[in-house]
Amino acid sequence: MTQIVTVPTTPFDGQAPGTSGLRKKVKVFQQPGYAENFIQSVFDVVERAPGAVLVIGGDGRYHNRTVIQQAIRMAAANGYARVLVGQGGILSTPAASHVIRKYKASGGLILSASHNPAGPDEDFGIKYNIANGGPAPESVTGAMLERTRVIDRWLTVEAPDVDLDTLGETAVRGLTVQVLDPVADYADLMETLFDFDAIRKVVASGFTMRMDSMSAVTGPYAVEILERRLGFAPGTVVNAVPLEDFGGHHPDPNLIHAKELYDLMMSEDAPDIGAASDGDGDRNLIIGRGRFITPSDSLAMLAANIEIAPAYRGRLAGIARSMPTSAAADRVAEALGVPCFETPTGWKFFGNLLDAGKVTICGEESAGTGSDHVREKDGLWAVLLWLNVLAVRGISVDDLAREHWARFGRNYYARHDFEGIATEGANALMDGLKAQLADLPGKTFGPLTVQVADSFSYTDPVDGSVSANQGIRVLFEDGSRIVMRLSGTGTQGATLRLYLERYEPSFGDLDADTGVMLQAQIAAAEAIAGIVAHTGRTAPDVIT
Ligand code: VG1
Ligand code: CO
Repeated sequence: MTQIVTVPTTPFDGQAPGTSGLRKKVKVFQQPGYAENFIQSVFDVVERAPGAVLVIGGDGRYHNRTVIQQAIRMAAANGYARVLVGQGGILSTPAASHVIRKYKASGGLILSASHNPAGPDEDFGIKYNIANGGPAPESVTGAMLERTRVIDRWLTVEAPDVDLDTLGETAVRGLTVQVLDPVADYADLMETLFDFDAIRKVVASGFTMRMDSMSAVTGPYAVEILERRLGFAPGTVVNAVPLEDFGGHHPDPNLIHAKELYDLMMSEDAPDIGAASDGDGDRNLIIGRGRFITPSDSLAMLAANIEIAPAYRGRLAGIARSMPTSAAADRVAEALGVPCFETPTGWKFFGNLLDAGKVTICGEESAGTGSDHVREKDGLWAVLLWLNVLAVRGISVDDLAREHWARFGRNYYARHDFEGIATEGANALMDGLKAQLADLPGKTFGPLTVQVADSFSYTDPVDGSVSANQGIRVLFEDGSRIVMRLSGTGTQGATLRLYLERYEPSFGDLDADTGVMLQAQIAAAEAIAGIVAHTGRTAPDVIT
């Protein structure tokens, strides 16, 4: 009989899962009972049959191994039959999603704070994914939060730590823990989706790339797939070893944090394509020789070409994008005669659409793109789809972008982040916006006249659930828009995100500077929201 140890506890404040799980400073997670309370709250509310299988893995950041050992003992006490854990405690977020689906697990714990920095003084996170492999929907995260508020005990067993570095099975008080190769299943899946032969051929004839794994989780995946299976030269993948502090990098694949890659791609020595991924491997950055591709454009360009890849031939059912993502994908959907869905920020909102077969590809402006192959966004998947398209079409990234804009027009797009601002100021700014919504239509700001202003609310077309308050939208008569919302992934103060977009038709100026093209929208945002007054910042911390 398993000896279950019941540990009395009291609730911690603020264990609400945000956009993508519970994220806090490592120091917060190190408090006795903090992680245990949250994990027990998950186990108490999620659906699972007796003898269920649980997947556990993370992005390898500091504190990963500690929480994995805690979670294994708690899984044993909570009636799970089997835990699948990635070797070394590693599973990229998309790989975890695949493992959950492939081995019919009841769900999984993904330990990551994604693009947030790692280390003893930085961030940690825990996210629960359900049996479809996707992030728990709001009904489930809501139940978890309720549970964290009343929890009075957690269950564990007395058992030594499991050796996470050796493949194979160990028994932990009636639970079987299987340490599996974190890369193999995922790499095999990728081979079933894309035309690896076509990619190998262009690589053999001199096509080059640089992949920056930013010392985070994708290194082993990228080396296996790009260098071993596709034949790119050794060293194509840089920062390829996952480090507990990500080597001090801020693994957010954008022009600020992947600057070295950007500089290389803008130089004489640029390879044919440059790519990067984030802490947990679900985001991607694509830069061609001399050409940066915004994530919103990447979604649209991939959607327009996805049927080139073998697994997607003749089966683009629809496209989904998060609300702040540019409408470039909408134009592709319209041209191809498929529906386009607009969801709130966060991958959990794509799950129902994917499960119902309503969409095949989805994406977010924050550098996440993915498809129905898993239920997470998938950084390397997007890179491989780009490679597949370029290889088959024999075209450069820059030429593909120009061709796309010449057909669909171009959505100039930028996101301005004001990070770590005071929570009161951020809330006052959002409240001020809400109070103005009714009066804004008809008002002019420079050359712009407001047509519609609202707070975005989403009704899930599959289960009818409603998610209100998902960001403020101000749409102007010329078709341009600004969006503002507060981040749900930060761990310090508040972060204001301002999204700016302006459409230029195919006969317009397709090769202009984005900052210049968005000047009127930037000025209107300041006039409407009073960003300087509310945040004390005269300029954004990050522009992507
Ligand atoms: C951010 C992005 C959002 C993304 C989320 C999780 O959320 O804007 O698009 O889904 O991070 O991505 P927020 O609430 O901070 O804007 V990841 O790569 O952290 O799993
Ligand atoms: Co991520």
